[in-house]
Amino acid sequence: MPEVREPRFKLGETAWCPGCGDFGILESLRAALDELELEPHRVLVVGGIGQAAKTPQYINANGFCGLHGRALPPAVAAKMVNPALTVIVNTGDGDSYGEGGNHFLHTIRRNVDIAHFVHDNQIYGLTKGQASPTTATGQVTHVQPSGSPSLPMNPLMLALAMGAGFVARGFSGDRDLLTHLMIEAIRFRGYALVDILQPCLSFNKINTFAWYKKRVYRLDETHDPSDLSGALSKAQEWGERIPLGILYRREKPLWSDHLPHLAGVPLVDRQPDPAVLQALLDDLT
Ligand SMILES: Cc1ncc(C[n+]2csc(CCOP(=O)(O)OP(=O)(O)O)c2C)c(N)n1
Ligand code: SF4
Ligand SMILES: [Mg+2]
Repeated sequence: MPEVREPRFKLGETAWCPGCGDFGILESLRAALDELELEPHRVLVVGGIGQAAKTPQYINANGFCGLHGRALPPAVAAKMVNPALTVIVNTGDGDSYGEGGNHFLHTIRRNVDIAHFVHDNQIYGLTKGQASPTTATGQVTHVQPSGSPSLPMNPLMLALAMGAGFVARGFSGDRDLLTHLMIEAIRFRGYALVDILQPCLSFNKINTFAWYKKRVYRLDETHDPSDLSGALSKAQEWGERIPLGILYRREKPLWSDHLPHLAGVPLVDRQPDPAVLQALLDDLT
């Protein structure tokens, strides 16, 4: 009989609404971490502020919740200081693409080895339903009674245009695929984005589970993830058909590859030399 292994990662009680798509994402995260046979003390899950960003509080890894829009900088810092740590960011579409949009762009440019899982419910969930950067133009919300006046951004196109090496889309209702995408994103050496379609039952009455279910389809072997123009073309598919899977994958040098002083003993294991620090301070005076 095959050995049945106790899962290492355990989930806590959540404050999410019953039926929220965030549950499927959390379950896939746990399954991915277990399948990779990682140890909880060697994993860091980072969030900002929002429903999605509460994820670090619900899984028994190391966790950090930053400010709204500011999940990526502490994640980058943690990875630079302690490269042996598996660093994962779980944040919402507002957190990642709105308030955190600037960090999103520049984290891609730096290509730090972290996995970024965006719970994209196309709404600001925690603050009760304002339009987010991915809300459709014209979609009526509590504070946009005449409909959102802005164009929605396309995070996959943006990530590809910025040079991201791993760009994927998942759906909280397709857990097997989502787990696979998370595993591949964590294994990828470099910044990896998985934009995850996630129904918000309470505040987005348009992009429901049924809305997504009717439209999503899995990319098959005819899609070549090493082909950037094919990926850009798939990233533009939205509406009646929405592709799920790895749109693009190509490894490139990491930020740390260009920073020779980070080679060797990781910063976390180095002892600061007070004489060197003092010399630096003296130099400033
Ligand atoms: C700088 C800043 N702006 C705004 C807020 C208020 N705020 C907290 S969470 C949130 C929206 C969260 O939406 P999203 O990131 O999409 O996550 P969700 O709750 O939908 O999972 C906002 C606007 C804040 N805390 N800090
Ligand atoms: S408000 Fe929306 S995103 Fe937040 S827990 Fe409820 S269903 Fe989920
Ligand atoms: Mg949201």
